[in-house]
Amino acid sequence: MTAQNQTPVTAESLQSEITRHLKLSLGKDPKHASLYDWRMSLSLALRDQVVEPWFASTRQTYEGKHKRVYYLSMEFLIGRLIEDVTINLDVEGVAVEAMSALGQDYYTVVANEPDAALGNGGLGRLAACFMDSLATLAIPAYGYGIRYEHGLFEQHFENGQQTETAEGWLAQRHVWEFERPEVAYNIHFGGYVSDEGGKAHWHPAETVLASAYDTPVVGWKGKWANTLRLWAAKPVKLFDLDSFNRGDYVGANAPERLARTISRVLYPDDTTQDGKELRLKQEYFFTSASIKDLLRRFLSEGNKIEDLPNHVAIQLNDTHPAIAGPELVRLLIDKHDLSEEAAIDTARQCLAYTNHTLLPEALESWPEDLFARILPRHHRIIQMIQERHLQQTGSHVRIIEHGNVKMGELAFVMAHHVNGVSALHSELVKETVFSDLHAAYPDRILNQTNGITPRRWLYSCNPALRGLINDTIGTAWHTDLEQLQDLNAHLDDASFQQAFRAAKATNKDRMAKWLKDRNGITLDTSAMFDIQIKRIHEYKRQHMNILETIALWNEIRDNPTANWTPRVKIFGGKAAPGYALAKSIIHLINDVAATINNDPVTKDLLQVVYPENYNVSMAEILIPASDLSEQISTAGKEASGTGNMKLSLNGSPTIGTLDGANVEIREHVGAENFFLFGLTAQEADAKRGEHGYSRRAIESSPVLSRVLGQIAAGVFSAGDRYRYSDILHNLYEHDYFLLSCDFDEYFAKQREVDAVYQDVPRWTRMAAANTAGMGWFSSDRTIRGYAKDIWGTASVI
Ligand code: GL2
Repeated sequence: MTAQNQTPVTAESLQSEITRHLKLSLGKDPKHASLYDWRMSLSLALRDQVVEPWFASTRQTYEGKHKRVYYLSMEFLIGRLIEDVTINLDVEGVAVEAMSALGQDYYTVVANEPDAALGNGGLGRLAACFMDSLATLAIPAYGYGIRYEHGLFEQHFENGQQTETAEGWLAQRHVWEFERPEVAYNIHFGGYVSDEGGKAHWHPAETVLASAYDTPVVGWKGKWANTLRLWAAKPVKLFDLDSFNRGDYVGANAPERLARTISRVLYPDDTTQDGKELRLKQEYFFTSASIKDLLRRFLSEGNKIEDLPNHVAIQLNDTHPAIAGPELVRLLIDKHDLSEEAAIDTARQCLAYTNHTLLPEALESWPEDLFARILPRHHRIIQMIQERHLQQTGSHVRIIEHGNVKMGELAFVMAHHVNGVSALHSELVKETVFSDLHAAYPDRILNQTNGITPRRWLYSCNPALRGLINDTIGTAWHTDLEQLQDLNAHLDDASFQQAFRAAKATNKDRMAKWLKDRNGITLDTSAMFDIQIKRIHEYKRQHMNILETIALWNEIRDNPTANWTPRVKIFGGKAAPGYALAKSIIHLINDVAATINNDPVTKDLLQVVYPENYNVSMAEILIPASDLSEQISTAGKEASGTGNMKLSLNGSPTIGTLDGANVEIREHVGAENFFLFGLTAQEADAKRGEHGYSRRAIESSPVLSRVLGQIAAGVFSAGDRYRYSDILHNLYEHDYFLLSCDFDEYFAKQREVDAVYQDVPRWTRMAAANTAGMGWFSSDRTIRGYAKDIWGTASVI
């Protein structure tokens, strides 16, 4: 059987498979089955449907000797999978019917699935969208990452402050994966290197086992399926019996402890030095296992090692897997006897690197002594790579400098292409962090603007809008999102406009119900839903949003009977646990919410909500319900953004700066459908050169001065004048992210938003024009770009 001609699933066949799994896999009588049991049985029945296409795709790749893409990423933020599979297999209706015949509500069952939260934010979600597009486009590919026992932490608010608890997605059985005990590699750390007979020998001190777990990733209509292979760390020997017999019961468990620690937690990014050593071990652990695995597959097909670049394209998702370069070189020299030059050359032809940030704290570097201690052989190899790079290019850029091993430089030197993630970002990569390397390798940097999978971020999460689009322009957009531009012909049509508003109203009602059930909060669905959802970070400027909220509150209180546009300000996002200022921002938002939401004067006009523990499945509810998308980062700091794309695609115009992919979104949806404000990246840089710019900007803004004065007076902190002195000090003294300079323009632009929102046909037109204009931002387009410009691969069916 091939993937393309599988027997269609019917409600009856699915129902009987669910019942069979309930009895035989779960051991439950339907009479006593819990929600969990139903979810497991449904998942298993659906998983069965994926297996054939998966086998067929794998067979086809082997038989056709097709080049494979290997996407190496520390994060895969895949979220829930039931809905993903039913949508891609086109069996959602069938699943709803089958569950209903069994007396179960399909959507309740779906909502019972925990999110696989194996990522922090955009970078991890991008990897998940890319896996979806690779499968849809039938490009043979493997995603390689870590099977973290605990994904990103669970966020709670206690008295308005973020607290964190361990996340337990694996506490219940994870039925989507297949354990592969036979696919395991020894991964070594530490020790020393000796030279014997002209060859280097690494004598490691520690070894753990990387053991594979495979999840099939099925594409649209089940025509193709790829593999997400996640590595779990296990001890090489289960138990140290010698230690136990000596009475050292704790020491006896040491091998298990080291191993489990490696794949235990996902590190929140943007953090401090904590756990540096462990993080380096995690990176090497999954990268080494992946490289060994792809080499084994390549050699098992009877290929010659020199042919590697014709069969293998390795994409490094940020610098986290940058050790792939030296690891591949090491294996080619030490195990396959290639010369140094041939090894570097071969490795480089396989490797490409995506840069996702210009923020200095996110560009990884390791203290050289730590690095040399954990990976002594790689340390030498990097020195060798550096020497050749310096000699060949005459460049002065070193990979190891001032006692640090710089992973961005390493990834750059070892990659045949380096890409940024939006047009602006790729230019800034050339002009700033990698300007010298760009001069040495002028053809290396290119751009691939990010994208999002329309299957999850429109088709699945927004059935109301999906239905309207199908009725209006047909269904060709399901595989070719740019067809959405056909909606442009209907933008001024009154009945289309009314239906568009009805779809938005449905989504707002759905979100309001969700929030009521979850937190007991009542939302005014006739108010504008103004949404900012993303990690909490100074550069993203959630604090500018909450200061603007206070300013609006002041204005309403000054003049309560004016013609105000009611708004609900909605925030969602986590702060890295070690990032104190981001945590203060969360506290401030919650404090302001407590004050404003209890003000009888403004309560029908302004509300602030911040549901805790933002994740992918929350985004799937919030995004379709949004009226206004906040993309207000300091220009030059958001590499791309992908939430901006999801919101705009779902008919939510942006208020934003010329940053990251906002620039291209504005071009595609039309400047008249985008609320632009703020300094450009160049102006922002120039501004930072002006002495005392922030204090001057604050003093010349009566609106902002008043807000900051209220915070300083303890208006939102029960009289506590010092609760927010960190934020205030930061803004007055070194407002690097230029909140003070952009604030007035932002506030004025928000009042323009208020006015346009009251002009219902105009607003509807803008919102629908956003949907119509966003087709280019499908991750299918992005993946085609990578395939053509970087990997040299294509669809194989
Ligand atoms: C990020 C960037 O901050 C974000 O702008 C970009 O959209 C994504 C995906 O390219 O990558 N970099 C990063 O480290 N995280 C991101 O979200 N976590």
